[in-house]
Amino acid sequence: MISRRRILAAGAALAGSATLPPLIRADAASLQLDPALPEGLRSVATLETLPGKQPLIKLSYRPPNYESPLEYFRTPITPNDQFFVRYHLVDIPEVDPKTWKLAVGGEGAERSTELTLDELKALPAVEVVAVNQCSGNRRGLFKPHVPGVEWGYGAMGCARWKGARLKDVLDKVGLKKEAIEIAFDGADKGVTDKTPDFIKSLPAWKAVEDNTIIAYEMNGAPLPHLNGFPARLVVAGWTGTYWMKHLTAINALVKPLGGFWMNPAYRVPLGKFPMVARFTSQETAANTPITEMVVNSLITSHADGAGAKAGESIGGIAWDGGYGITSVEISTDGGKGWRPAKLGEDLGRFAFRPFSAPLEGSGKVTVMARATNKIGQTQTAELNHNPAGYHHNVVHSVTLNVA
Ligand SMILES: Nc1nc2c(c(=O)[nH]1)N[C@H]1C(S)=C(S)[C@@H](COP(=O)(O)O)O[C@H]1N2
Ligand SMILES: [Mo]
Repeated sequence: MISRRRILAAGAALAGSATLPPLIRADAASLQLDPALPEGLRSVATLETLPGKQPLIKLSYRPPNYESPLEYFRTPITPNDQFFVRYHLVDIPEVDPKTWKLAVGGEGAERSTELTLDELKALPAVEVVAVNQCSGNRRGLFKPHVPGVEWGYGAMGCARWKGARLKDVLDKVGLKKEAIEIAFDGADKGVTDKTPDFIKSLPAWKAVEDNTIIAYEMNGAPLPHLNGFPARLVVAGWTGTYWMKHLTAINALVKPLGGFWMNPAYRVPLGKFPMVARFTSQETAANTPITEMVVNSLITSHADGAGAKAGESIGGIAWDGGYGITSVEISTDGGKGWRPAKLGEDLGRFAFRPFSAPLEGSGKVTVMARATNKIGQTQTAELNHNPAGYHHNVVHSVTLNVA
């Protein structure tokens, strides 16, 4: 069995077809990394400017894995040029929108068809503001450390996605009663046969939900190349692994999808996390595919160690798997007492929800933030450790020098 770490390492070492132009190194002065990140990462992490992007924190170049610095999360919408980039495979072709076709069919479909981009855009257009967060966001903060891309806080972003409902596309081919999963493939590839192609599936019930869409626009513009141009899946509420970029094929399946990226990758131990959304056709006695995001929040108004004045506003963003954030509380006494923060603009239950509160205290003040969602789920005080480093939602804190 080839391990996930070996695949990532092999991908990084192989010189694939040069699809990315050389990088421009940005000013790294503002690079703020959490002291809890592994020393190795902190010493090599740099801010780099990919084509069409503001500076992002580089985790790896091949495949490209770049996260957003904390200060990009001061607004509930993440601009396209500040949005993180995550790939498993090194060969990321430029897709020509004029010749792009989406193949739809599979054993679980009555018919098969092909859609051009214009045909996709001719379907009723819907919009959803939704957080795209990598399952392994904050993996770099795990203690003990686990293998994988050692993300800090920024493997996530929230955008207004516009596209066609996946359900409307599936209606074109008709789903058979036996269809249990819908599988998705993208245009990117590994450069050797040893790297398994990135193919993912969703349970049929999730595929046909209103907020599962094939997006061709992000924040009012075509998708950036590195975020899936010309079309990607948006699975509102679920972690980024299902959000297939450069979508090329959709197949209705009558049997559960196999393959490395379904199992052993992207699995969490059964019973370890509160999970309402179940992917039962993929569950084993030991584990289950990761599904919906856990409730989380991040303080973004101030960097750890920054100076501040008493009374000024401290805040950030909160999000969950789509139940909706109902409260964020702030503590400045190490978690003994909590007071409510004010919630900001509500862009929908799948979006980042801003929060703010006046800063109290003086001298060295540690501020903690804790979000709760509509079904009563909240963040953990201690890390819920798991082998793949998923679902980190430990309460975030920053220590400020308050004058
Ligand atoms: N084609 C393709 N789609 C993909 C991936 C990939 O490697 N290839 N990675 C997935 C993962 S794990 C995540 S977290 C999101 C990241 O989306 P972004 O790069 O637009 O931020 O894309 C998903 N879609
Ligand atoms: Mo991911």
